[in-house]
Amino acid sequence: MGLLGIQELSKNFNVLCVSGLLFLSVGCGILLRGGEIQDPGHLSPVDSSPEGSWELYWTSLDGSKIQPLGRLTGNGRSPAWAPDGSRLVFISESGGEGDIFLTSQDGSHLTQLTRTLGEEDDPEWSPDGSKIIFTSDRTGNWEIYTMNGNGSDLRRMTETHHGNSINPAWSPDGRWISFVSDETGDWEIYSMASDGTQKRRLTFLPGRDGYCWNEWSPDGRFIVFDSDREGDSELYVMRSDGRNQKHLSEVHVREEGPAWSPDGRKIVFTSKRDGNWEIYAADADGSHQIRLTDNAAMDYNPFWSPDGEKIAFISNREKVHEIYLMNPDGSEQVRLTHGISDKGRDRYRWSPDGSKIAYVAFIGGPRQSVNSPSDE
Ligand SMILES: [Ca+2]
Ligand SMILES: [Ca+2]
Ligand SMILES: [Ca+2]
Repeated sequence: MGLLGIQELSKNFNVLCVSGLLFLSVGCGILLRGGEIQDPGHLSPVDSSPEGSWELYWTSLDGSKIQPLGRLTGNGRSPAWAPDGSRLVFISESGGEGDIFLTSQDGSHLTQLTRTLGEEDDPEWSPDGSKIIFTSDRTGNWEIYTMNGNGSDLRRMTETHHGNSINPAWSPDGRWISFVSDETGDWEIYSMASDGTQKRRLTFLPGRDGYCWNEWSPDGRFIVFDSDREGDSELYVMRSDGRNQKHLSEVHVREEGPAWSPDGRKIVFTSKRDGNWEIYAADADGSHQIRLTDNAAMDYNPFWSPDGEKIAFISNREKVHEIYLMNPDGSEQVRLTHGISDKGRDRYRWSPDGSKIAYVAFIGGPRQSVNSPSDE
């Protein structure tokens, strides 16, 4: 899972200005255009406003404890828990361009792991907790790198001669890394061994494949990804070696944000098939599709809890974009965060033990006003 960095985006995509805050459309769903909400997806704040900044927190599932993380850094985003839950890495733009920071889960021991003029983005821990994979444009184009959890042993994993390589994702056993590159002139999904060898192309059809999502199933056998090979950006599932690429549903409408259930049997995702963004679940083969939300507001970015008991998602049903929890059958939809942000759209993450959710909130200064999604 990942998103392009801000610098690259500003070259390639529209920069949007809404209510005094700049936003970028990433092509993975455009949230705001001309002040109106368009689609869920990834957004990143561009403007490090003196009136406020983006800060990281985690909350307990009942909302009773909220822990600030990395408060000194400013404009944080993209939190990623270490597999043992003791630490997180995240991106901060305190130095101008994004760098990777490490913090203990209690907010102590804040450490800056990268210090480059380029942008770093999309950090993810290896399943054994020994490595961090990330993207950086420090060489002028986006490439994939790994380093140890303390920032040592930096290794460049891709050599993209034309274009960029982004969206790295570990296989659950840590032996493989999938990523996305436009080296051929079209966005395709690739895999490589965790040491960077054995690179292999997995998709071949015209259209952007995996540009927003390439998510390994918990058993490592499948990857769910987005593609606009049939027009709209929709979701597909393939074997992790690229075989058996299959459209997740028969419905040809925009679909986004896939996430696996921890047992690997189901995929939860966002679709506009019923007229507005709702959350659906399906078996991994696309069967038994059910709608989990039914609300005129935007409901999107679902993530299953590690124990399978809850699904978190974002909704602006109470005007602001906040994190909600529901049961896997859609019952008991309860708001978790309150006033964290009018755009809780940046990545949020379950802690590995499922007891916390790390998220990004805009603190201080005037908040972005968000229009009603009713005309969305
Ligand atoms: Ca940097
Ligand atoms: Ca393609
Ligand atoms: Ca909805």
